[in-house]
Amino acid sequence: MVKNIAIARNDFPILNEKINGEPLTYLDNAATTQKPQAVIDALTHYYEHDNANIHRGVYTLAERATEGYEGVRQHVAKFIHAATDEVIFTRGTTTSLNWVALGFASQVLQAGDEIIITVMEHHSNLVPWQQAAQRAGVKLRYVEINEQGELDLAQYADLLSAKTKIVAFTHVSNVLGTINPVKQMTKMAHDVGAYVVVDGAQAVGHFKVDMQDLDCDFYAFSGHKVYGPTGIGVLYGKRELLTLMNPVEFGGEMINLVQRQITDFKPAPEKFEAGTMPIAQAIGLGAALAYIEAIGWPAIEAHEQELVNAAYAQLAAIEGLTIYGPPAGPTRSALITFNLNGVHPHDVATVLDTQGVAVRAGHHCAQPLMQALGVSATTRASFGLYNNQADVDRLCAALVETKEFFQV
Ligand code: C6P
Repeated sequence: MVKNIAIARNDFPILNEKINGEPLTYLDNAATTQKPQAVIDALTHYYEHDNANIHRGVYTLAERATEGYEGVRQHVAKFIHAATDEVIFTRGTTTSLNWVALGFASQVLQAGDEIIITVMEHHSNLVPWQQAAQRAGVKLRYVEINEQGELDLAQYADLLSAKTKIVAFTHVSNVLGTINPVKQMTKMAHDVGAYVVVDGAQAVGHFKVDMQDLDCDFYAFSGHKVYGPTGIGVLYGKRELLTLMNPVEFGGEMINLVQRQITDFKPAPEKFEAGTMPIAQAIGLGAALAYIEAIGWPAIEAHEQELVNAAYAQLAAIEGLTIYGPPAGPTRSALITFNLNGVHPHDVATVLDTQGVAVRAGHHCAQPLMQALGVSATTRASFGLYNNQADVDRLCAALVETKEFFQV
């Protein structure tokens, strides 16, 4: 099943919606992506034909559900080039990162250590490290950005030292669109003996990620940002580090033996997956990955690159519009954040909505980055594989109308 990206939008029923009488121009893919019919069908099929709890039952239906769920674990492993037992299912990126900051950091941090994160982190990869640093009484240090919205790698090199125990950073900024050089930054951290945690929330649906190539120690992403359901996410961890890492939640199905005072846990990944997991959501995630594979990374990457380049050029031509982050090119992913000078981003987003254009406005859960940029909020248009040139044109036309409306 090879699918043609040019007609992919026909696979997403919600894109036929009319919003305020206008066709939906959905440009909030960084918040969550829409779901193709194949994912919706997989969820329905699971509930209509296979629904049972997993790992517990010996009856046929339970075995079918277990096979489906574990099959998706294998699929995810192949998708990111990892071993199957290095893939843990979670609720999403936020849960994945919290689990590392709680269950792993607590095992390795000692007095005098330092954690390095970056000023462009989403709160989900910032607050857990603040908390971990406070609990362990260690320093939290920040890599800054340069004028282009890229990480200052010289300053990063200066920050790294024998004290650095953990480095955590995002693969792609959800505000600047910057694609960080994960492989290079990981190597630099490993050279001083630090562990590397990568937030892949804004990367996985847009280009191929390969754990063997990146060599990071942990990598987190969300199903709902890769055309899958909400409520399911992934934490990848190197096998030996997952052995070292403690579970954060305790309960059914993650144990070998429970006695009155002590418990023997199963190995990873089971030891992290306490209680009934989001089984249907995992099945939906599997369908989403299959959908992406049917289109193929070369087509997705080329399409999104072309679209973001066009959008960048058209937006840059609108007078009074400030764009944040790197120029269009290989270090920018499929999103563009901007401000229309003199108009609050919430007002921009509200007027765009009257034209059916859905964008996000606000601080994007990245307040330290907003402070570094010297703004309190921005507007963001973020693209997915089903967006096309007509969406870009509608966004730009709606922005011009917004300017006229506010007379700026
Ligand atoms: N960013 C956005 O509109 P969850 O909510 O756990 O699926 O993902 C959290 C998260 C972590 N890291 C990055 C880089 C992210 O962009 C996000 C989610 C959304 O930008 C919602 S705030």
